[in-house]
Amino acid sequence: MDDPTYDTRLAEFETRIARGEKIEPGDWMPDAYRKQLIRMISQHANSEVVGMLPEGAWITRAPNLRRKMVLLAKVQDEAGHGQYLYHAAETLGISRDEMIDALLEGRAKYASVFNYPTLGWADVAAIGWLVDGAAIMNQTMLAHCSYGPYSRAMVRICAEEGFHKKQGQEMIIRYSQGTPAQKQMAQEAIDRWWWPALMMFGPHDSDSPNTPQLMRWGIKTRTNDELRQEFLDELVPGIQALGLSVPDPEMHYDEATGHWVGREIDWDEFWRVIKGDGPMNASRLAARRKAHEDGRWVREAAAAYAQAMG
Ligand code: FAQ
Repeated sequence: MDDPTYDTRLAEFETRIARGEKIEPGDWMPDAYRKQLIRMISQHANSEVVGMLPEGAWITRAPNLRRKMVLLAKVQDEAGHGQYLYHAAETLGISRDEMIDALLEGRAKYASVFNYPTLGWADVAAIGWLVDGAAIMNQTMLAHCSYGPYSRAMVRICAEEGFHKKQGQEMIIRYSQGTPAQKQMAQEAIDRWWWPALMMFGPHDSDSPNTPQLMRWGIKTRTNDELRQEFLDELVPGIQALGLSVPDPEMHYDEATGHWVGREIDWDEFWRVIKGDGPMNASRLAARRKAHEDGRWVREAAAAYAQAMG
């Protein structure tokens, strides 16, 4: 830290960020900036790839051709998002193999929300509206982040997530106006995904060790709690307008602050799921490991072809 060159470079780096310039792969950056980005982008990529599993389970059971085509397209989009993000992380000096190995060996994180089961068809709708909805709020912020490759990947991803959110919302709207059984199916799906969606924004700001450094370097520009509040303020009235409810008897509009406020998240559950003890953690990792093994021959064939072509 007493290296004057380091201090000068750090000051220049932070001035660039303050001016709103993007940091690009070959540019000087502090080690901690690089490490934070590798951590976040690789977790994000893993989330997209593991996130294909809960909805993918319903492709064969979609109720009609149109719904099946939409779901297929959505799940394929998530695979594409994983690709962009692994590429973005590779620009920071980590290889895709290292990131995938860390995921498959259970050393890497991915979003806690994907460790819950999809028990009914309307769960696909609730994931679209709530989970993609939460993801977009976070990713719209990240589209303005200071690291060029990550921010550019986010622009494209947000456009696609916008479609994902709308198709989920459209389904919930239709089911809420359908038969009593359809309305109940939509309500039960919202009840299942409400709390996991709120947990996606991460711990409270006071318990978020990474936020100060991420904010200092323009990786995050809004905190976990700020984004979660924005989500609540948009979603609660949206759900209630359909004659549905959120599974929180304490949820109310606070006139003084102009925000929707409910009860506390079960943080013990949140940390348990992150540490690997959620309802579907083992099953999700087993599915990813199997997919990786099943694809081994493709990777080997592609590598052999590339070698043969010189
Ligand atoms: N799940 O200090 P903080 C999607 C960890 S994409 C698991 O607050 P930070 C698309 C955190 O990593 C969804 N772990 O951390 C889709 C840290 O652990 P570490 C994914 C979590 O980074 C939709 C520790 O707790 N999006 O859904 C979670 O400042 C539908 C302390 O936390 C992204 O990854 C969690 N929910 O803030 C696909 C966006 N929350 O690493 C299919 C990029 C926290 O120090 C279907 N990431 N942790 O060991 C971010 O914006 C941030 O990393 C946060 C966490 C906001 C997730």
